[in-house]
Amino acid sequence: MSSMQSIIDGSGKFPKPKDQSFQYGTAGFRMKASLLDSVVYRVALLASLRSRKLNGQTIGVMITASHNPPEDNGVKLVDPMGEMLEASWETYATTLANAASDEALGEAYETLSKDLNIDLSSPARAVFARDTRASGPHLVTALLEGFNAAGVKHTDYELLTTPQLHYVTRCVNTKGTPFDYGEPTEQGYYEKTAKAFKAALGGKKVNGSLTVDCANGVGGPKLHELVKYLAPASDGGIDLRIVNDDVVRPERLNHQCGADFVKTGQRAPPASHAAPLERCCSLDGDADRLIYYFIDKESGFHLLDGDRIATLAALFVGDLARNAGLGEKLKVGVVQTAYANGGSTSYITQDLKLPVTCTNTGVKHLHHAATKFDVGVYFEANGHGTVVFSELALKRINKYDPKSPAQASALDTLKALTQLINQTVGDALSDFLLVEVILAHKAWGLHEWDLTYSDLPNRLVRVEVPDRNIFKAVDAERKLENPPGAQAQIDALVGKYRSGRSFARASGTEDAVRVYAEAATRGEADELATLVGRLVIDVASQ
Ligand code: 16G
Ligand code: MG
Repeated sequence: MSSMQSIIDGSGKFPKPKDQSFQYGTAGFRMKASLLDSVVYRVALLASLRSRKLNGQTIGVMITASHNPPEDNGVKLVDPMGEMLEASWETYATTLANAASDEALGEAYETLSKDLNIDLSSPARAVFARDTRASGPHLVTALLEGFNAAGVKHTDYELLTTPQLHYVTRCVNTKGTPFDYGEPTEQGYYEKTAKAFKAALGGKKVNGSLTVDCANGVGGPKLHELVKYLAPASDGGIDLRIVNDDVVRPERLNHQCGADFVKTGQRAPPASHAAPLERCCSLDGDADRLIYYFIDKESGFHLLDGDRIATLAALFVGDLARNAGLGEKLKVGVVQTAYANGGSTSYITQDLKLPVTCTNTGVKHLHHAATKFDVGVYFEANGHGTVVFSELALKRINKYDPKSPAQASALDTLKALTQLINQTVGDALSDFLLVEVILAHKAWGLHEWDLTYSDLPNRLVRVEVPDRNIFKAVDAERKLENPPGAQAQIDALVGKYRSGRSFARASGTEDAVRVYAEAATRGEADELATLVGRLVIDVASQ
């Protein structure tokens, strides 16, 4: 049992920095770690409310700042089924984080519990973990203080990747139910993943080695663990070359490595020493993003980003469903954002003949849209994504009686994929195993994968304006509703370029407007991006 006084007293140990305002954004709270003590304490209180509101189900708390620099940190909540915190609760998080004093926090906590009809004497539970950042252990002390003050039963999973914490959260809440997701332990995660990988390969051989850049983050030690459960290449497993797995020197985290470095810089991490044609991939700092790439002696660097992973997964799952005899019964669809390359969108709609939904940026939007399909494949171009199978789809897959050996084999692979793929959130470890399974089945290298379609040349620019909030995007962020007239001017520019497409939206994570442009040639894409960028500056200063 907690009392309001204990909430206030606990808060006194982690006072809110004056003049600092906080916002629970698309990725939770994220900033310089030194500013986060009070936020983390208050997130523990939010977890107490969320768990109690959901009848004592277990809430996940992850302390990480993903691909941000080492001195940053962050914290986010995970809902019971392993999804992101329900959007309507983001404002409650923001309210608690911004309460000006310890007493104001006590009042805000009490008011929220009354408004939301929450019985503060009912049980509350949470699980939590952190990435390898140096500030993690200290922030955990603030979290524990909050849990204790609010009477939350908690389990410390210590170091985990973000997707592992999502996995554990779902496992804890489904244990002993018909939707049992697995053992709620780190070991359970490795066992499930490794077993499913073997089954999904179905005797097919992974060709050559894969170099995995772990961004010097938590993915490194966790991948080394996973490897212990995977068979070696000589025994039908996989030959991994793990690089950038230094978590001893925290300043190396995300430095000149990781998925974000590769995607934005369009080059391999120097420390990977990737040889020509070698199969390479990069995780980000908390292992929820994945990017593939290779270097060709003649044509240089080739990036296989989230769009490529989505198309590869959609192609394979679509084929398996058809080959298993379930083509009519499993509606496969793909979810993208406006940043998806137009080349990928035409490939999915025209060649794969699958439907595409476009949503706002941010994992929660894509994930939600993906659950509308029987099998929803979603990836952001930055490499975050997964494949979600609906309950109905799982039932159909698991109950179907195959009519031929060919159907049985496709069905077995499909079943294994439902186990291999992390259903809760994008997971770089299970995503790369998925890619390797598909390449093995198709006997493809990265070159063959790269040839499936051509990307339109594109350019992303960041524009600073006095007030980014005047830019209101609609239609999945593809059009500007405000400032008035801006969209018509963008349309006029786009109309002058072959295969031109461009949009501007206010960033959700930085104080800037992002402009994306693509067109038939590199020169045209660059020119269009520059012109739309200038236009944004013009209309912002009017
Ligand atoms: C956050 C989102 C990511 C999105 C990015 C866009 C999550 C977990 N993360 O990192 O999905 O791509 O924001 O940033 O949702 P932007 O609004 O600055 O362009
Ligand atoms: Mg991440």
